Amino acid sequence: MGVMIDGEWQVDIDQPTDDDSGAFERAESRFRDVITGDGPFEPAADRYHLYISRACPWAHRTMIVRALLGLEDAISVDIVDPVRIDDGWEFSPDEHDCTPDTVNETDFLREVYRLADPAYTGRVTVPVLWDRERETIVNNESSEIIAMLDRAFDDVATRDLTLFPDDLPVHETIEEIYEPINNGVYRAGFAMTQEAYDDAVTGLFSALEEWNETLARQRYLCGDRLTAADICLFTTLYRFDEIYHTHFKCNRARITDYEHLWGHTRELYQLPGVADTCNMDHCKRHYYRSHTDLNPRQLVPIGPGPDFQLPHDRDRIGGSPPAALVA
Ligand SMILES: N[C@@H](CCC(=O)N[C@@H](CS)C(=O)NCC(=O)O)C(=O)O
Repeated sequence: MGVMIDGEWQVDIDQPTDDDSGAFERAESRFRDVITGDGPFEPAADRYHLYISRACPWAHRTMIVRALLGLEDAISVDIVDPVRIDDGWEFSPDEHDCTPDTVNETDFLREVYRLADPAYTGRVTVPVLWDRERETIVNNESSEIIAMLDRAFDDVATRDLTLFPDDLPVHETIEEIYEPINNGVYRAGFAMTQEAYDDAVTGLFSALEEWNETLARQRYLCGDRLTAADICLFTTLYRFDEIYHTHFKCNRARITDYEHLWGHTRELYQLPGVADTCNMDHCKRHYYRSHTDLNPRQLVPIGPGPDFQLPHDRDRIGGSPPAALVA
């Protein structure tokens, strides 16, 4: 694993863990500015750019929100190589569904971080929201980027849709699923002790069981309306059976075993534009080939994967997708 220290790239730094318990600890994102009409980062078309990996569940959130709101023409995107080894995220334009760095013409994402802060210390992560005008990183925290895309770009979005309605507890729900589920799979996979693994996996499956029951009664996480919380759950559940179940040893059950979680995942996948944001080949190659400590021979399992195109049958629960998303 590589990390940047005072603007210098260093490899062979261990995963962050809490030394006593062997539990994985995710580092805080460093760039936390906000796009707002008050500036200095004002909303505008053709000004902002996303750097993402198709493999990364956090980056995937930003791509789904961009697609659902109809921001594809307003916010450009570059896609890194899914395999991340000693050099960190890299641009490999010849690989399928990858791009060059079309904005800063770098070869490695770490150079983009260095442009934003020549003395940057921290992890070089995706997603990154870049500002062409001020030539810096606005924000590299997915939960904040998706809220900004939803709030600040009404004038340029082509769909009339809000994924953070004020009268629903969207932020709280995103927070509630983060530790047991979104980060829980990583805490299971990167645990350094049996206790840390047991703890992560127990919390993960009890949260999945609870949400499965909730989704038996209501169509979406916050009630009868689709919100950003559903997207945050989806990007983890989409990867679950093919990756987390095997690679991260989250194998008490598959998502396809949970009737309502599985129906919810299929419904999200089938919303307009979402399937185009998904690339299971990138996901599998990323996890199985990048984490050489967990999978030293880098073999990618064959599958089979779930069929996300099967009818989802969520209409029988009531509620409906936002009118702007119904063809
Ligand atoms: N809290 C961040 C997490 C982003 C993150 O950890 N991304 C991973 C990819 S899934 C990454 O780029 N990791 C590289 C590293 O840690 O060196 C967010 O939600 O945006």
